[in-house]
Amino acid sequence: MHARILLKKSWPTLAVLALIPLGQTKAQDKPELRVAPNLSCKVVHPLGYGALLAQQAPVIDGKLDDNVWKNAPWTEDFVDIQGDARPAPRFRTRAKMAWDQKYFYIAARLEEPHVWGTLTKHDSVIFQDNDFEIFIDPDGDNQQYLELEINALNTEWDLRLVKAYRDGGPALNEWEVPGLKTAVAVEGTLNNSTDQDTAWTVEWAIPWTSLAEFAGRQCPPKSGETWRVNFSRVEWRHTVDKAGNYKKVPGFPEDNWVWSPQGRIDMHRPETWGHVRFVNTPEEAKKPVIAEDQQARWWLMDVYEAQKTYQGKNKKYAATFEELGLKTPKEKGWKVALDTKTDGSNFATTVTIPRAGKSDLELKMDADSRIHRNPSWDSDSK
Ligand SMILES: [Ca+2]
Ligand SMILES: [Ca+2]
Ligand SMILES: [Ca+2]
Repeated sequence: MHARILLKKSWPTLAVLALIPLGQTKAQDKPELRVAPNLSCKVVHPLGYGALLAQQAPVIDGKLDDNVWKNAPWTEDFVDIQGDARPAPRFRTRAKMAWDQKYFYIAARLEEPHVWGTLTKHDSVIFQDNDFEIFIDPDGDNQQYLELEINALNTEWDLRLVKAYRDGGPALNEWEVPGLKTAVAVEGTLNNSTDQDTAWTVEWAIPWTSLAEFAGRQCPPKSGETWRVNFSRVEWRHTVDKAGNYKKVPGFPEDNWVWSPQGRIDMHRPETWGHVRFVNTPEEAKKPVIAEDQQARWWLMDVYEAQKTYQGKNKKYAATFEELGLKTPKEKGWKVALDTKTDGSNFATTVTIPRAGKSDLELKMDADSRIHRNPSWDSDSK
């Protein structure tokens, strides 16, 4: 999904402490929910997934019959991009992830009674067809992330975002992933409107060499490290013309179905993407994915949203949390600070979190929603 369909609607945010992988969302261990300080009502929280080290590389042919995929759990079923306040998707979508020393592997299955596509040129605006999309922000700083889209014809669009569109972008279409391998398999027939299909499946091998520049830390990641990842499926309502060709129904907006709900019709909010932890063993893959800094990140984004609203009204950023109507967060031991330029042209806000047996963790965010982490990932994981 691109800037065209951004920010149609604004939803409040709700955060959670623990991020629960597939198979662990039983009623008794539901994550504790925390309403972000200035918001209420709408549940949006990043999901978690443990990506297992592949013992044998999958054959990238679009078929998900490889051993690695037999061993990898499905993600949760995709939901509407705005979350559970919206109707469930019409067709089921799920994904799987794995990795080895060369590649980050992603697989997806998109149930679909009519598999069709039109775009055949690389770097086309693929979401004009039904598609599957991948978003990865390895270092979780809300900037310098990548987007990969594919349609049922295995036409692929790779681009990099310098900043999110809300912070001015730009999107770099000319950016490429050397050595990227993708394949699509169709359970049914492609572009044949006379019958009914079952699904299409997609397989990706994304070389770590192309991800390294985004990671800011060891790549491939060390076992136990988490990256921010999300998936989206764009689905258009279709009709069939007299010649039997599939066409989009004019005037109907697309559906956007995603793994980790975004709360708004906007994929370009990396703070709401899922947490994917890379692990070596099936036991590790089953553990809940805990992000120790998620609550602090919600706080920073609350400040960001409040500052943007304030700036829209006052043409400058606020100098105090009081002016923003934000109460100091109640979390024990947190220290928060707001540093705004005297002329109100820029600001930075900081949360410092005490950690048992470790140095304090400081997260600092600037007016472009970039989150700087101190200590850095690499020094923290030693
Ligand atoms: Ca395969
Ligand atoms: Ca980044
Ligand atoms: Ca490209």
